[in-house]
Amino acid sequence: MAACIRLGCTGLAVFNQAVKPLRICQAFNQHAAGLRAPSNRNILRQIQPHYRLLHTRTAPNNHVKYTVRRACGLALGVTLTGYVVYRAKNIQPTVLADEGNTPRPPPVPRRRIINETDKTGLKLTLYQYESCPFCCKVRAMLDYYGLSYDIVEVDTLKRTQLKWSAYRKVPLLVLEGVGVDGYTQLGDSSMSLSVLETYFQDMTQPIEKIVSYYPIIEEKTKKGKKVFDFPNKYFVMFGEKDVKTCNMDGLKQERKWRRWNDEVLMHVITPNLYRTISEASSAVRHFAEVGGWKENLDTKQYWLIMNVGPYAMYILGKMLKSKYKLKQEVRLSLYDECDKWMQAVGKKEQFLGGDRPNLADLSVYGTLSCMEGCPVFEDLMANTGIGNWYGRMRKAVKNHDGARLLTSNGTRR
Ligand SMILES: N[C@@H](CCC(=O)N[C@@H](CS)C(=O)NCC(=O)O)C(=O)O
Repeated sequence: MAACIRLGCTGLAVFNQAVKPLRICQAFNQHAAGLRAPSNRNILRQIQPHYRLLHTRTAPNNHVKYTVRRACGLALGVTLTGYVVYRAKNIQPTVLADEGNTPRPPPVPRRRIINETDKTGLKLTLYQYESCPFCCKVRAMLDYYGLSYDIVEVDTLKRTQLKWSAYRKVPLLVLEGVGVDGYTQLGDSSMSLSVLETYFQDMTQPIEKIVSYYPIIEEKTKKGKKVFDFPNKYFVMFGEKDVKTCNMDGLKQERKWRRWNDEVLMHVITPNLYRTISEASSAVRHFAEVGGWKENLDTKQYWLIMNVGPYAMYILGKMLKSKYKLKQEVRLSLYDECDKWMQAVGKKEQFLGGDRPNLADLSVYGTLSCMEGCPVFEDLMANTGIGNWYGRMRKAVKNHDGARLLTSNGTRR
C-alpha cells in the first residue's frame, strides 16, 4: 500500500510538473483553445522547448464544474495508476512451466479466425487484449501467414481468463494438442514469432522440439526481485539448412530492429496514445469498443475504466515519458523513431526484409497498428513518411501473403 501511495504521489508530482508551464506560458494557452493538441511537426518543433499540455479547455461558466470533475477524475486516476504500477511491480513471475498452473478451463473464444488455406496443422489460441501492441504484433504474424486461431479476450482489470496460468501477461499464445498437458504456452510475443518462424522453416519437425530451443532463464535483479528472460527470443533457428545460403547481414538487421521495436518503439506508444486528457479519452473509448469491454466487464468495472481510465493512462503516459526520457513533446519522439525505421527500410526496397516482410517488418507494423483509430495514428501518417510502407504491410497482412511461402512439403520458400 505504501508503495502504491508513493507511486500515486510520484504520478501527481509528474502531473504538477507538467501543468506548471500552462500557468506561466500564456501564449501557448491560445493553442489550448483548440480541442486538440497540435500535432504538426513544424509547429511542434517551434514550440517544443516550452510546450507542455496544450489540450482541452472549458468555457469560463463551466469552470467550477469542470475543475471539480477533473479533480475527482485525477484523484481516482492517481490511485488507479498507483495500483496498476504497484501490481505490475509485484506481478507473478513469468513461469511457463506447468508447475504453478491450475487446471485450464476450456477457452471461450470471442472470435474465431478461420483460414481455409492454413496447412500448418497448428491449433492456436491467443489470449490477448485487442489493442495491446504486443498482441497486435502476434496477430500480424498469424494473419500474414494465414493461420487459423481462436481469440480469447482477457478482461483488462482482473484478467480472469488467465487465472489458470502462472503467466500473467498478454499475449499468451497456446499451442493446442502439444505437450503432456495437451497444450503448450508461449509467453513472450517476440519468442512466439521466433518459434513460429523456426517451425515454418521445416514443418516436418515436431513443434515441441522447436519450443525446447527457447528456454526460460530465471534471474534475480540487484534488489532480489525474480525476473524471467527468454534469451533466444530474437533468434530464428535454421536446423539443417546450410547457413551459407542465409543472408547473414539481413538476419542481423532483422534481429537489431526487432529488439529496437521492443526496447525503443514500444516505449513511445503509451505516452503518445494518452498524450492529453482528450486524446486519452478518445483512445479509451476506441479500445473499449474494439475490445468489447462492455461485454467483458461488469457494470462497475466498465464505469470505472471509462471514467477513471483516461486520467490513469494520462498520468501513466507522463510517468513513462520521464522514465524513458522522451522529448518534452512526445509526438516528436514518435516521429523521430519512425523516421529511423524508414531510413533502415530504405528507398529501394519495399520492406526491411526486401521484397517481402521479415519479422522486424511484422513487429513494427503490429506495434503501430494498435494506434489505428486513435488521434495519434492520423498524426503519424500526416507528419512522417511511414504511410507507404505501412500501407504495403497492411495489404500483405490482410491478404495473408506469407501463406504462399509455406509449401506443401513443409518447408519455407
Ligand atoms: N515481453 C512481453 C510483454 C507483454 C506485456 O507487457 N503485456 C502487457 C499488456 S500490453 C501485460 O500483460 N501487462 C501485465 C498486466 O496487464 O498486468 C511480450 O513481448 O509479450
